[in-house]
Amino acid sequence: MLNMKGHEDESGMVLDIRNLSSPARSAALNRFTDESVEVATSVPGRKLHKWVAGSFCLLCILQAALNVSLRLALPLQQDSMKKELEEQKRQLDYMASQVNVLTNEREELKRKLEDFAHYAQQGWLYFNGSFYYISSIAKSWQDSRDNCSQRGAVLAIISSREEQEFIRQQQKVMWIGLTDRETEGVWKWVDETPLTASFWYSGEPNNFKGRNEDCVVINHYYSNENNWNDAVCENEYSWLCEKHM
Ligand code: 2F8
Ligand code: CA
Repeated sequence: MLNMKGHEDESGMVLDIRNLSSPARSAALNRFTDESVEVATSVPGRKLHKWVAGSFCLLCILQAALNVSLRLALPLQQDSMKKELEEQKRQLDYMASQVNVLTNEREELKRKLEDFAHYAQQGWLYFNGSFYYISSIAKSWQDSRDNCSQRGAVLAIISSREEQEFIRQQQKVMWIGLTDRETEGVWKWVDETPLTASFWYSGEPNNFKGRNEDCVVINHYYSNENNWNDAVCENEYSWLCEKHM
């Protein structure tokens, strides 16, 4: 411990400079000043150096710890992000396909709506998924068939009792799309499907009086639930077109 009153010599004893002679006091003071400067400059410098070194070590340790944790944590985080990304991509693909399906459905519905508006405006009758056109003029069976074709339809194909009832209620003699022109006695619809449910009037088909009656017409016996008749294809009647929606 140093102070202005004294000076610590090599033996550790404190000298009182007031008791010294003038030259000895000067020498002691000079020595005190040199050592004080040395002490004043060197002690805080060493502390700072130690502090900086310690902080640097701490930083190095922290950096190393951070590196290790990042190395351990990053692959795990990358894995989970990759999985999440794949899941989101899968969901995105699914949604894109759904958008596609819905877009097609919307287009289909739009087309149907336009068709409905078109056929309804043209005076066609709607029943159970089909529009029906009843001609006001008469033609042969083949010309009637062609006419339906030009209208984007076919001569009516009757496939149920309900449909037969609907057609019978129109109370008109009309060609329908049934014929045995290809093979006598083998009745086929114009869409090539064979006859399953039939509604022949009693005694029909009969090739009346030995005539070749190969085409089918709705007979005028409207009161009877079964009113089909085979008639000569060249006869001229009204006709019934059907457009299945
Ligand atoms: O014109 C031919 C047609 O004539 C009659 O119906 C009006 C016959 N019906 C009966 O004899 C009951 C049909 O078979 C014949 O096709
Ligand atoms: Ca007949």
